[in-house]
Amino acid sequence: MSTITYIGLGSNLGDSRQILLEAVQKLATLGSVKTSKLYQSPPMGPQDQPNYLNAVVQLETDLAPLLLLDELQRFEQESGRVRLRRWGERTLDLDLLVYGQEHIQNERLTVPHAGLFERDFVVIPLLDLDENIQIKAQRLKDLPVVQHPSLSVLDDETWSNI
Ligand code: A4P
Ligand code: MG
Repeated sequence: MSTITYIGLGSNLGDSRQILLEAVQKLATLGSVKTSKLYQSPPMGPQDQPNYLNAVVQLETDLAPLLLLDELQRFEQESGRVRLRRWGERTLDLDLLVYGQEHIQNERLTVPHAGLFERDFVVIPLLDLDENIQIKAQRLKDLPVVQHPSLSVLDDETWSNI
């Protein structure tokens, strides 16, 4: 039985656009995917780091949550992931934002992802994929971050089409 999941993609080191493109292609090996627009976003956390490219992918998959996390972490490693400090620069970050309606809390996973509601670079692309999306009974389009987003659109939904 397949589940609708949402994966957050971020990169601010290396050829970020190419890295995110390859990440979408890898995610497509796990199930069917739909991609948000591509965004540029000022860094949350330390300010002395480059802007991020961010996007969200909707992935419909048969993988159980921890097996999906294994795959996401494998993809991060394959992209030559560098992670220097908390909230710092990285070649590829893949976060499991939402897994169906499930609430998961264990030593490896918190789902829905902590901090999701405060991050415009996650909320805005989620709304591209489902403008009526609700998480924990919260309609994302009603969130304060939607009113004054700090990110800008770099490309429409076709950015990941070959
Ligand atoms: N983990 C727990 N829950 C999850 C989940 N839902 N999805 C655990 C993925 N992983 C989850 O991950 C550390 C551990 O979190 C994993 O081992 C996993 O078991 P990590 O990727 O090494 O670290 P992290 O928590 O992602 O890093 P950190 O440094 O806390 O950063 P964040 O919160 O991911 O933020 N600014 C902009 N504009 N755009 C960005 O994308 N990203 C970050 C990183 C900072 N600033 C940003 C952006
Ligand atoms: Mg992460």
